[in-house]
Amino acid sequence: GKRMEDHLRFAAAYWHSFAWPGGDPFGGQTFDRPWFGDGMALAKLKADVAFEMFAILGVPYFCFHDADVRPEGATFAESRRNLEEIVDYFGAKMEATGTRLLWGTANLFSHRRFMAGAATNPDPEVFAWSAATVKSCMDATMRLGGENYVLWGGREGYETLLNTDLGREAEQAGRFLSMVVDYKHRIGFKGTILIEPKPQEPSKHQYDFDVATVYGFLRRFGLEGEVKVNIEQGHAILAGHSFEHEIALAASLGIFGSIDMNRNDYQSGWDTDQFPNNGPEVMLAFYEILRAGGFTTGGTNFDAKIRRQSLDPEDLILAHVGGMDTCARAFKAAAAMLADGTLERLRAERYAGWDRPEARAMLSSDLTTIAERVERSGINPEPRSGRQERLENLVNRFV
Ligand code: 3MF
Ligand code: MG
Ligand code: MG
Repeated sequence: GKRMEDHLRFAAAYWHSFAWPGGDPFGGQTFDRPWFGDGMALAKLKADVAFEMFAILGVPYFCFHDADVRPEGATFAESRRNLEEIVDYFGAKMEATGTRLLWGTANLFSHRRFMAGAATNPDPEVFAWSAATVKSCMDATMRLGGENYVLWGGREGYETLLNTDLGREAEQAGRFLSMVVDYKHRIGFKGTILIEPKPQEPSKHQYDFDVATVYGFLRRFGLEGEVKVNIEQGHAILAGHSFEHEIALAASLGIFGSIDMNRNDYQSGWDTDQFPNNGPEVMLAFYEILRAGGFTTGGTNFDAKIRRQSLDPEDLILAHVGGMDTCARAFKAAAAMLADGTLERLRAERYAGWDRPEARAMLSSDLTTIAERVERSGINPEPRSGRQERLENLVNRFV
């Protein structure tokens, strides 16, 4: 049968492990890595270390942004050529090690040119730069056999409405995404385009706030059949939801794609991207994924970084091992809970009244007819128990 890593489709995120220097808003770099610095030689050293870590961990997949892997050029063309050189270098390593690419993406947020957004920028030259960048990253993803392409908007949002034209910016974002979808078909990319929702940061008001907001956006531009979502635990928490809520909602809307696995504490007001270690929470997330049929092209990407006090690079390995253990246990527990069937049976019983033909007919009826029926039949519904505490205790049996 399938192995645990095939079900979970673990991926390591290049950016947090190899490009992040350990800064926070109050202080800069704490890490000292031999591959930090400019130039192609260091970018290749970084790739050597990265693929060594993927092999040590036995993760089947990795994910990257252009800016994590290639030296920044003086011009767009130079950056693109650098990306192509590094992608060739990756290609050889992927072939040699069997590591695959879960998704590629473009960093349209770190450079200062993106300080007012990428696709939604008031400056058309930034829109152009962003479009060209996404094209080059889609080409790189295709070249490496990537299974998906992710778009996290970065600074697609605003700081003050006083200088912002909301309607215009949404049109720009809609056209941008349509062009991405068109290009995918033009080059014959078979993977799925995924949007990653996130509220609150980097911009105060983010256009891709949560799954519901992204779905509304996709519908507005007729893209709900073309684009799915990559859901991150920390982003769900920042939006005031739970991880499992966002997954279940996306699945019910037919747009569930993949997950960025990490941990944000409920106390936090910003995205901390910690490694997951909250078993019950991870279990409920996998339960929703399994209920929806499991991963198809998506997977479990560790969008997580070690704390900036973790100066020992060995912590990078141990953090991933702990995260994978948490996920494996939680996944087994979720599978056992689904196989047990009690929850699904109780859920079905709760809605059983709707199985009656006259109840179903009501949904294609109208208010007048229903009101007449209510008066004629003299129905007077009694409240029924939702069994919440009993269900929560039942869940604990599997954790
Ligand atoms: C930001 C994120 C991003 C996205 C990445 C892929 C830097 O909070 O989670 O990681 O995952 O840009 O789109
Ligand atoms: Mg993420
Ligand atoms: Mg994050």
